[in-house]
Amino acid sequence: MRTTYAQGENSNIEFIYTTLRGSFRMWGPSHFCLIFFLWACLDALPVAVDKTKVSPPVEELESPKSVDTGLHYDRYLREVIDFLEKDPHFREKLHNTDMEDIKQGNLAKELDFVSHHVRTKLDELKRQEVNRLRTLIKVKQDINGEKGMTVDHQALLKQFEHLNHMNPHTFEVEDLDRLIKSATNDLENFDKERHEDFKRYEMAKEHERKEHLKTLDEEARKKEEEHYEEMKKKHADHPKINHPGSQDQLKEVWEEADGLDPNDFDPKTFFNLHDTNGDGYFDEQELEALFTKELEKVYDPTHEEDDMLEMEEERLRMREHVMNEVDTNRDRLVSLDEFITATNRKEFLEPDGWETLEQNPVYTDEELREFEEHLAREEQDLNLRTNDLMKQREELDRQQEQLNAQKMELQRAVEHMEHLKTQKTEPPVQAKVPSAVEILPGDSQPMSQGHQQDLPSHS
Ligand SMILES: [Ca+2]
Ligand SMILES: [Ca+2]
Repeated sequence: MRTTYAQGENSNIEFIYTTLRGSFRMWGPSHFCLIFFLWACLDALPVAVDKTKVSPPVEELESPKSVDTGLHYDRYLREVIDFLEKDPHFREKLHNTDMEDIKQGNLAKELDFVSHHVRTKLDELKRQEVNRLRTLIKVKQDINGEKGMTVDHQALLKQFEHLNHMNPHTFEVEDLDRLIKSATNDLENFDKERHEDFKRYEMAKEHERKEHLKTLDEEARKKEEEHYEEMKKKHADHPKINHPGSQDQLKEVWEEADGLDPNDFDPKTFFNLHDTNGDGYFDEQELEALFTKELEKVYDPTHEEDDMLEMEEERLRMREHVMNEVDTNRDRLVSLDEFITATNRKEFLEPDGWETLEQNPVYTDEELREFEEHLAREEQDLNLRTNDLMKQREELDRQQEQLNAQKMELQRAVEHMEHLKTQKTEPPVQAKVPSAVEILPGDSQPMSQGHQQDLPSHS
């Protein structure tokens, strides 16, 4: 059961996501078992792990022997579970508790009843973990210190929110609580971040479009705006979208993707057909795959008016919607029971329509304004820095010019000096030759030559 869902995702985020999803799958309605959940976090993924990609930098400083789940607290988690499993009271409680209890932290309170020697061991584990974290922080600090950089201590500590730093010595109820919440938050934040990323993407797209319009003359701008409106209309013009998770929607998959007779539609058969990994649950990926037919009605990668990133956002919206309606125990999985229950509801048989993405603006005017202001501020900062650099360069140019001028001046001075020097040395020779001739008029040539030869030695 544990190895069925490691399907080969490579990127870090997807990997953590799959890991966590796999672990949540362990919470079947028949056995809400925290031990299995936590164990699954640690144990379920040897198949598709690319260790070079999943290890966060801090983790690399650790013992290479630890099983790397992509979660920074995996070893700690494993050891905690090891010891909790050994306590008969805690073990029994696990089997008799439900999901809400676990999320509310009621299970963590059971720790109060855990027998003394297990508690002592947990305390020791916590001390070890705190020490390990301290060492990591110290190492990181040293590394950064060497480069002359300062380290954000608080940010580093925040990476380890599963530990109560105010009490580093004993393992408390709160610690188990933190472990559970930390894992749950990782998952919930994942969808939230995807929505935020998408919103920014859409706002950037709109901003770019508006900026482009500014560069055009009146006529071209009008043409461009008309084209934009036309594409928008074209995109919105598509066949009716079935309400995700409704009978109409599933029947269409049954008929078109599975090639079965719509009159034979049977929810249980449908469930088994699309539980692709056969673990008895629809996970998020399996659910999302069911919406491909609907999405293809709206999005075509060869059409200019269809943005495939928007298609993925729509897919996410559909999955979240169905999960909200069908996943009653909130374990992020749809069990067969949950599915069958949903197919008996009125909304399944007579669903409302589905409002697609373009009918639900992703951002408000206010948000776009703020986004653009933020961009403008960033641009302004960049401009200031550019101006600053330009000024520095001008100053350097000016200094260089000055230096050049000084060099030229110096050169001229040197040339002038040399010129003066040659004037001082050569003219006397010419002046003295005639005077020698004058002194000795009529004298023979050899005589005057001899006299000339002596001249340099006198000067
Ligand atoms: Ca499944
Ligand atoms: Ca469920």
